[in-house]
Formats: sequence, C-alpha cells, structure tokens
Amino acid sequence: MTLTRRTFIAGAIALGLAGSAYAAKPLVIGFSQVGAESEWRTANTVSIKDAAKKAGVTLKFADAQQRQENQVKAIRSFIAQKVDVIAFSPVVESGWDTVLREAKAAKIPVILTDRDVNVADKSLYVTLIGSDFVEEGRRAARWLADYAKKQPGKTFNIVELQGTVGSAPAIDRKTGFEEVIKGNPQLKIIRTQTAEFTRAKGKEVMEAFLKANGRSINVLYAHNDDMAIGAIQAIEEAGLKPGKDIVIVSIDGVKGAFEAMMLGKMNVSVECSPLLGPQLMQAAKDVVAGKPLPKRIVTEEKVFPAEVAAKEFPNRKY
Ligand code: GZL
Repeated sequence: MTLTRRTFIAGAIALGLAGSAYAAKPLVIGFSQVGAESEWRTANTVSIKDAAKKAGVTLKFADAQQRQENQVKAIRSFIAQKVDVIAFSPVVESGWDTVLREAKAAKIPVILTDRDVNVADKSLYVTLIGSDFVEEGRRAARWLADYAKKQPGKTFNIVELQGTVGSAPAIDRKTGFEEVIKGNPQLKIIRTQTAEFTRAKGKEVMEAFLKANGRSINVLYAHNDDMAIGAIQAIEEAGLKPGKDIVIVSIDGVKGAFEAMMLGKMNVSVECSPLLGPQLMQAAKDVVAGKPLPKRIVTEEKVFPAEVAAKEFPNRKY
C-alpha cells in the first residue's frame, strides 16, 4: 500500500470523513501460507479466511506447498499487485532478507503469523503474531519430567520426531525440551529425526526408530500431533501399545490428538493455537491506520493431559 493511501485514510478519519470512498475501500491483504501439511495448518487457514470475510478484508491467499521459493514468488506478486498489507507464515527462518527489503521499498507493511524469520534488520516486518515455541517445548518436557518422577530409578529412552528442518517451531521446540531435560538422569533422547510435521513421515520415521531400537524406546516426543498420530500407527503395527509401552508427548492440541488421548493412545498434547485469523485482521487494520504495534503478539495456550481430554474435547475449535 502506498504511503499516500495510508496518509489519506488517517487524514480522512481525522477529518471525520470515515465514510469516504478511500476509507470504505476494503483492505487488501496478500497472505502466503506454508501449505496444508497438518490438521493445525488446515485450521490456521480456515481461521484466516473466516476472519478476513468477517472483517470485510479482501484476502489474496497463496498456498506454498511447504516450499520457500513459492512463498518468495507469492510475496513478489503481492508487491506487484500493490496490496495494502503482506502477511505470511514463513516455512523456514532464513532466506527472507531480500524479498522483505523489496516489500519495504514498495512501502508495504509485512506481518508475520505463526512462525518467525531470522533477519538482520528487524524493521523488515511490523510484528509476529504466534506462539512461544520454546515454551511449548519446555511444557512438553516438564510434563514428562513429572511423569518420570512417579517412577523413580526408571530411565526413559526418548525418540524425537522433529518438525520441518530450519523452521522456527522445530528449532524452538527442540531447544525448550532439551533445556528442561538437561541434567535429568531419567530422561535421555536416543534418536531424533525430522518427519516434516506430516502423518505419513511420522509413521515412516517411527518405523525406522522401532527397527533400530525396538523395545528400548519408552517415550516419543513429537513436535506436532500429526507426526505423533502417524507414529501411533507404526507402534501398533509393531505390536506395541501407544500411550502405554511408549508414552507419547506431543504438541498442537488438534482434535486428532484429543481422539487419540481419549482412546488411551497419547498421553499429553501441548496446545499451539492456529486460530490467529482475528488477531491478524486487527493488526493489519491497525498498521494501515498508523497505530503502533508490539513487535511480538504471543497467543495464550494450555497443556492438555489425557485425563482431561474427554471433558475438554467438546470445547475444541480445531
Ligand atoms: C506451529 C506451526 C506448526 C504446527 C504444525 O505454530 O507452525 O506447523 O505445530 C504445522 O502442525 O505444520
């Protein structure tokens, strides 16, 4: 969006001409989404599209199919279309400086949702709306440490399914988890590998873990529920009981996780809310109106152990 439009709107509002053609013209947001790799992502897309409709925002939506080059292309296309605001969930943290400098040169504000970018110049984006992934990793580990404490002397051999390599949630959830288990003699990560946040890869990698370490595994830490659900299939096909022979600690809190917990196949899911649509629309309107925004807007989240799954399930929105 050019400066003149933003100045004009601010001027129109100041002069009480809020009904003017410019101020009434719907806001245009270009949004580049990671892909459709998980239940979480699908719910995130629904939240953004619904919120745009409710807010009267014209949303130009591009699905990158988990490829950074597609996101860069989409952002360049939004710049060429002179949208008012660009928003995106970066598939990985690095490689954004050039295209974000192009957006800045075009005077189009950029809002990050869900995942962070690693850029030298933090002025390249206005704000990041999303979860604290390091804290999510800590919460997963704290639940496991408490669980282990009830079986003193027992060592828990953990296998870890990581999210997309280089993505903020994968980096940070690993960091937070390792920070809490450090120095705990009961908890040891014996294998770790990416399964790209998908069910299919989660099953495939868990099969490989079971072939290599079989019955010595007694905990799975998955960076998202979709990989955990895929791993549950592999565990059952190996003749083991997920949630019992292998304790399952996961993150997202999607409906599929609650269903697994109600069946006794998952032990805990740390919530990571995808319902960022309303906050994104508000932030976009504030940016265009020239209002200052905090650099970081963190979503409030909880931890859901299996014991509360049945009671909480009816409240789940994703
Ligand atoms: C987290 C989000 C992650 C989810 C996965 O905010 O980026 O990506 O945890 C999704 O389910 O694929």
